[in-house]
Amino acid sequence: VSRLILVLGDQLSDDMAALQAGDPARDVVVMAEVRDEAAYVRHHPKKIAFVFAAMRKFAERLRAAGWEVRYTALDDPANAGSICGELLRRAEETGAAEVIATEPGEWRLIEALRNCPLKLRMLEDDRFLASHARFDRWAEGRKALRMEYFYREMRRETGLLIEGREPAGGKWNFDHENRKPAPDEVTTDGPLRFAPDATVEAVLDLVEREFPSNFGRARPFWFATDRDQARAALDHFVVDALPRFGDYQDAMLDGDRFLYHAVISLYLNAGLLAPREVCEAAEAAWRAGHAPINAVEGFIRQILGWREYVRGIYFREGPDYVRRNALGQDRALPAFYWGAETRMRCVAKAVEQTRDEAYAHHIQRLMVTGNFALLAGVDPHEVHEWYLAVYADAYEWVEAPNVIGMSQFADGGIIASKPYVSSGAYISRMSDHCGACAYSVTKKTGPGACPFNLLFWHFLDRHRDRFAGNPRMAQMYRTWDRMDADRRATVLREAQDFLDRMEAGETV
Ligand code: FAD
Ligand code: DLZ
Repeated sequence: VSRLILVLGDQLSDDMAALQAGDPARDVVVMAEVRDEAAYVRHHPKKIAFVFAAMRKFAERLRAAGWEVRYTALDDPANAGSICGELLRRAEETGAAEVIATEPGEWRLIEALRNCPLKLRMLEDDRFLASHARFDRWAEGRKALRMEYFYREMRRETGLLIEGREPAGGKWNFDHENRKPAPDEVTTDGPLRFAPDATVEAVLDLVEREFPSNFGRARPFWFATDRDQARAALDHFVVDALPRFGDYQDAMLDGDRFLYHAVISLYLNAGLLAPREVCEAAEAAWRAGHAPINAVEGFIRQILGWREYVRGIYFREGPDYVRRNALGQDRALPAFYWGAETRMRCVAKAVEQTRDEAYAHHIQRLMVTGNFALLAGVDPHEVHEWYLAVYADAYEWVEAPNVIGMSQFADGGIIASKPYVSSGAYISRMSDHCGACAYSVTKKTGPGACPFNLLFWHFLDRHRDRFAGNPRMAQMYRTWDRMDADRRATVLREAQDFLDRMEAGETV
């Protein structure tokens, strides 16, 4: 044996750079379930189960394609506990002198590999539509890195939804048509579900045994765990939900966890689906007249635009990005993020489904749990660790820019031009949660007033120095300043009282 080819748990694509550079006739693939990766945050059991099951099936796929794969299960007594440890063990076992790896999606692991005492060749992960160099070329010299302009270049470059040189449908962005509140009736049953097979069942047993006290449960489990299932899930979405994806992209419903969302981020991020094929499947649905342009453009923008853009930011900003705290917020993450009782219906429902599914859609993440943490002044690093742990699609390259940047404004405005904060009115408009809530969204102060209403002004007031000069926030500050002084004092006192009670561990 001359070389080891490392394949990580989110590198499950046939065309991984390290596999392309290897030779099945003389190289050995190393895959390992290790404690370091499974426990650097307390991942949701469904996330661990998904990764391990998909790894085991991918190892079989590689074997069928002619590779020798040395696979280590988590409970193997010889397991070295870390990726570096496993590489060292396999190098000794096989006599391999070199490791070929594809760049991991987290700085933490990149550094660990660089520090591993083995000769290492680390190749760029080319499963993305924009390479590091491509993104940097776009970003270089710009004062503001707005996703929209990056996205338009990517549209032109890939030819996705382009006719001649013009955007299909005559516009780059159909977002203003995509903000409809929750529908009365949902016409899809949600994502395609897969009954666990023997491989998945064995992993579920292992995860239940090894991670009994992590937030959430491994069973029931229905995620796709191989390429064919993931593709079937994508095809199901395109037929069943994509046509209405745009209209209800921002909506939330008390009784529906998925609405018209694709639930494919975990498959994309693990490598079971490729971003281009997903965009092409959506575009084909539009060309066939099956899905309207507002849905298809909105969907493709999430992948070709946001997904590529946040990755570019993560790698451009460097390892310290996750420690940024531009607003100096320092409150501990409330216990209700881990399932303790809260009377705020929208938060309780978002956390409940996160616990049950290891999934919440974008607006739940941004405008409910993210919005609340930002308004309440929670330490962004704690918020970041929560998101990294609880969602099945969470790896730092995509999670951190969304949390530290977009949601918590902790990067000082690299990603978001203003903080994503709202009072209860937004949640009331976009969902049906408020009707069943113990608080009243129409009450601004006094007993039962919606905490989002109080905290919204508290946030603006305490960060006045930073935001009052932002033209996009001027109207909010004018509204605040027009309130009479007594009312403002009442709002701030009640907001502070809420925060004090929350911090003291009372059910709020
Ligand atoms: P859909 O709504 O159906 O969207 C389709 C696809 O677009 C997604 O599968 C995803 O690949 C891509 N996408 C959409 N929005 C984004 C975005 N902002 N950034 C990157 N890709 C996007 N996404 C992750 O993949 N992993 C994360 O850890 C993650 N953490 C997030 C944390 C916060 C605070 C916020 C606001 C967003 C986060 N997102 C993350 C983005 C987005 O919420 C999820 O990609 C989406 O909810 C996944 O569900 P879906 O497949 O049903 O997506
Ligand atoms: C998320 C995850 C988990 C839970 N476990 C493993 C593992 O045991 N072995 C492995 O190779 N990868 C795992 N992963 C994915 C890695 O954490 C991921 O590759 C890095 O975070 C970089 O994105």
